[in-house]
Amino acid sequence: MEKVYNNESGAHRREGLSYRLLPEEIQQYNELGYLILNNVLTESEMLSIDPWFERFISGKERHRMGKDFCDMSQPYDTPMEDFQLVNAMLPSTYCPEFANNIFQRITQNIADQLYDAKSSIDYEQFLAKKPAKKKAEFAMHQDLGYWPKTKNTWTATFSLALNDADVDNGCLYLIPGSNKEAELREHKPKDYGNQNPNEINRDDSHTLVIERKPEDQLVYLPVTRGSISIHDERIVHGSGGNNTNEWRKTYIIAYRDVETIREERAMGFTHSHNDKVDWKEIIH
Ligand SMILES: O=C(O)CCC(=O)C(=O)O
Repeated sequence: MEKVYNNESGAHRREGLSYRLLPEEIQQYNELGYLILNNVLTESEMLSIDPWFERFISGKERHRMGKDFCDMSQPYDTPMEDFQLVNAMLPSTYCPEFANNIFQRITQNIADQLYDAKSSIDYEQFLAKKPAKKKAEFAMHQDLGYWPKTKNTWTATFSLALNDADVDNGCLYLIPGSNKEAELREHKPKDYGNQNPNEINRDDSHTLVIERKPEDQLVYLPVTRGSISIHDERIVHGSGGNNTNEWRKTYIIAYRDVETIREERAMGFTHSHNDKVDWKEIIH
């Protein structure tokens, strides 16, 4: 059975740059691997994020981004006008003026409540599903399946809704508790159906996919503009296509232990799709 989740959090939890988590929320995150926090950013704070998002998603920065401007539901060689699930990696790296923005500052405070460790932003990403793109699906995966092996794996990934997201426009879905599975599931490069299965590789498309198991029970996470979802590195998740006439827009930031980030960088891994790494060699 598929369900929809929501909770009682709200703007009353904000004080300056802090958003107070309740002990039961921290417990839910630890046990089930995810959490929703409502109304984390005010409308005026959201208005300070919007123009940056539009600048990247419209492709204005694409000439210097290489594979960091791509479609996460299609191969890299897809022409921009045919994009469905538009992905712009590392916006603050390309535009350092965007760094230290309000979403970054508040999520650091929340990450510090979730993990008793020194953490920092590992990467950021803007994602947008174009209207009426039924195939703008983010294939089901565990984030760790995309990343190199490190001593410590913990990650808190925050997704800020820039507009209301629901089942119809392709909000996030996940399998609560799948973060506790003993083994990471097998991840394979996405098969677009027109390639030799032995030749599918990460130079053609960044996207990885895991098989859905019959017992998997998806929970959908609808969120309103200014609200966020948080998920950990092992939870099985993805998102569906956009069946509406509106965009779905998301700003993602992932926090990891500063030592883990140092380890990744020493391998040449920055979460840029342009990283010159041997994907088969370093990835889980
Ligand atoms: O928001 C989405 O559609 C998917 C995002 C995702 O998979 C992630 O942040 O790991």
